[in-house]
Amino acid sequence: MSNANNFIPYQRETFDAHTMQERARSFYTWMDQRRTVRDFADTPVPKEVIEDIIRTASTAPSGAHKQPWTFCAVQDPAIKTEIRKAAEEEEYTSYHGRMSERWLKDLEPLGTDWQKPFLETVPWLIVVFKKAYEVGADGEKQNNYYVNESVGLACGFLLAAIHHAGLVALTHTPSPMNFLTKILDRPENERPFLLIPVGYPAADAQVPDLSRRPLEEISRFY
Ligand code: IYR
Repeated sequence: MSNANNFIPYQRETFDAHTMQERARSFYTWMDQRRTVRDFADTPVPKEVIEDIIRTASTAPSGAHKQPWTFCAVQDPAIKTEIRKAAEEEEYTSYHGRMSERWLKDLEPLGTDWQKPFLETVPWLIVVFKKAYEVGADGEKQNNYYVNESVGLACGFLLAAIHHAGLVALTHTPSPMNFLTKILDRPENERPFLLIPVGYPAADAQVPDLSRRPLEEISRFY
């Protein structure tokens, strides 16, 4: 970890206004093509790609630069099966009583249900854990700062990196998620945050015909 007392010059490329406009537009156009996908191909994805995607996620800012995250990348079919079983058990209970009628209705356009076959189909599951606190050398707990914000940002970077690589992902939130702590044998200071299957889309993958709110609706300029 860097020593905060050491400062180095901030060197970066700058762009003229025109180039900047072009870059901003083309990045937006690219990112606007990202879609959450629920049907994956079983085509393998090289481990090195997943490693670089995780490296990109870890470039996100975090409270006091504590980097309060662990990314567990699961390729082992036996572990994927275990995760699917446990997730489906929780999801079954959620879809049959734990979620409100209104919630179920809101999800209808997405076509989700308690069954999660993709948890076994995909080449990789990335399970993101947030580190609520660090354990010092003396065994003392030191709370991290803005943990949800930090890990949320890292997940955003992760999704952008996945899209940039031409792969697709699903931000999956089985609830409750404690089974992931057990299956992946994570320590007490780590809590599951998101479960993100990553791979190629199935050849016949379909996505809901959604549109995004226009700029006028999501922004105010002062
Ligand atoms: N966790 C469930 C339900 C679900 C909830 C929301 I909010 C979604 O946007 C999608 C699904 C599931 O993963 O099916």
